[in-house]
Amino acid sequence: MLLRIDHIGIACHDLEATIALYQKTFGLTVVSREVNEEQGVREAMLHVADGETGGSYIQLLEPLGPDTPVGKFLASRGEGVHHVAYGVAGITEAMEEVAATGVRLIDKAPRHGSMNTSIAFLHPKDVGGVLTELVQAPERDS
Ligand code: V0V
Ligand code: CO
Repeated sequence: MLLRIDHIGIACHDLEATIALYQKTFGLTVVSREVNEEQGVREAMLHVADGETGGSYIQLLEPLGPDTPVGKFLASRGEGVHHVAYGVAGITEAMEEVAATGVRLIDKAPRHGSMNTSIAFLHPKDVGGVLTELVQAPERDS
């Protein structure tokens, strides 16, 4: 079901400062920036590598306010790894397969994700304490 690690989401207080840290330390390049009101974040994708099934990224996340998923996470846990996102071929099928194992889906239907992906979150309490995201890349024009 899982094709690759699509991205690791990292919560930070200051997006620009954290982008600068990743650029300086690892030479990573920002390939997308987006404000996602629905998810309560301002985020940037930094490209790490390409594989047969698509790219892998670091996603830096700054909250739009304290009462958002990332805002609450920063208040209780501080900066650091927030979620792991796996690439899947079909998001709806993957959600059904995971739900059938008893893991709770936070999202009942796919939502808009970075770079025109379709995403869905799985509850961290059912995945060993790890907030887990499924990601389907956008359909390519042919
Ligand atoms: C909260 N908890 C976590 C967690 N966030 N555990 C592991 N990893 C995290 N990131 C734990 C927390 O410690 C509590 O455990 C419990 O869950 C309830 O936490 P809470 O602070 O009361 O928060 P809730 O229940 O209001 O919300 C938690 C969930 C929420 C996970 C349901 O954050 C959520 O819906 N997240 C999905 C959306 C999201 O994260 N969006 C931002 C990324 P104890 O203390 O009870 O043991 S957007 C993104 O990735 C995009 C756009 C993309 O393109 O990729
Ligand atoms: Co993400």
